[in-house]
Amino acid sequence: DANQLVKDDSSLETIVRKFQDSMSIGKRHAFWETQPVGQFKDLGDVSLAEGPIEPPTPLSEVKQEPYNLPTQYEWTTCDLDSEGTCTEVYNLLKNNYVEDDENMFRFNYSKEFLRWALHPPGYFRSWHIGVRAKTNKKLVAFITGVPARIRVRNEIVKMAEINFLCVHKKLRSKRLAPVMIKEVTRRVHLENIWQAAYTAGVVLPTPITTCQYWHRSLNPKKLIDVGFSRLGARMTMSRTIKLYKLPDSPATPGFRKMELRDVPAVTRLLRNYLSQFVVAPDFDENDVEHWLLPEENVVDSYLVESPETHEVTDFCSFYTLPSSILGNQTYSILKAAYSYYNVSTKTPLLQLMNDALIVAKQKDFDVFNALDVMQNESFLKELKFGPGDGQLHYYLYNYRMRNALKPSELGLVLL
Ligand code: MYA
Repeated sequence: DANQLVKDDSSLETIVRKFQDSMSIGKRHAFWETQPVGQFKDLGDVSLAEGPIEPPTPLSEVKQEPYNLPTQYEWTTCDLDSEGTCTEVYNLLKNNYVEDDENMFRFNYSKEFLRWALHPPGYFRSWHIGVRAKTNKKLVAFITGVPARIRVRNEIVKMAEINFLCVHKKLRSKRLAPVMIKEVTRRVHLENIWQAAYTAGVVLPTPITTCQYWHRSLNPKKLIDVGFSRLGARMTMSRTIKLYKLPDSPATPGFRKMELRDVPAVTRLLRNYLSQFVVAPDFDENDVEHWLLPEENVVDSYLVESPETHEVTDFCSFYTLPSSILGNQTYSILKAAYSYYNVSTKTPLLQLMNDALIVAKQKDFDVFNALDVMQNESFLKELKFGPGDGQLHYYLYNYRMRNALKPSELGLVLL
């Protein structure tokens, strides 16, 4: 049918990758086997308790000096408030960060987005770590952490969320990544934090869950032209455009943009909603103000305020993460919205998310992406999302889960 994207989970590449992933639990991981993470050999061992794998050590026992890099390189702490440094990080990621399996698209996080992602309440500048070439001071690698409180079942655990691990294309496969991971771990330990959460497209020991991306075409012609999707069998371009057409404006009475005055109500709504998931962030009002108050070209949040009672009953949000289109004559940027946190108590989730699609279309996004986390499965098919080929594995560092979760048991979205 027309709702099939090239990033489609029945393509031969995807079948091959799924097979490889299914084999990958037998692979050796010289680095990861030395780390306090769930090991593949322990899968199914019911004698192992859930929780921290290693106890914290006294801070005086944490290594005080940075790990050694190969002699040509040096550590740098990146100040994203500095326009020059932010541009260097932006360019490193723009040219070297995550691509899809067929190398057609590469994430293009904006500078405003990077500042937002890396400056939440209580952030540590020392966790924004770069590597420079000593000779010309060029930034060649990057890794970051930000602090977060994550609830795992009934425990609230202080963690680092690790993101933006990137090694310049010319320096790959030289075992730089393990040194960077050890260095960020050391700097997190120095703040007396002993756990972390992260996601990756690759299989490592051991995912707490594996999620799938779904894509909802907003601008099907462009998506087809750039090879993101293809025309379905027995479909024409005009039928496809009609299929994905959306109303000009949201349908729900009282649907409006979130404002600063809504922070307390949104926090209550979100905390109550997230309490049902096994792993979810423990957001307070400061976190909600940072992560969910709308910021142009970074994060969009809408809510439903009851026209009668003025109560805030529903909430939806998405973040802006464009991708560079590699080697297309006509288009260079794919404008993508990513579903973030959504809460429905009165408006059906399906209707709420349809309104989110409508405002995303108004804002000229080409595609709306969502993971199959939380209750997202309940609207994906009906709102004409198609399954992507992108798998996203979620991990915890130094925290063992007895069993993998279902994506619907996960209440955490990392950027
Ligand atoms: S996920 C996004 C990762 N970035 C990209 O995919 C961008 C494009 N790729 C690259 O820049 C490089 O390929 C990277 C690897 C830098 C990814 N997560 O240096 P190497 C292991 C964890 O020779 P390179 C994100 O940002 C690999 O299995 N480990 O390889 C979250 C092998 O170990 P082992 C990874 O290709 C990051 C070793 O590295 C990943 O030149 C969370 C090879 O090193 C990966 N995505 O560089 C990091 N990819 O032999 C963990 C490869 O054992 C945080 N590897 O298999 C842990 C928590 C830390 C804090 C703890 C606090 C308490």
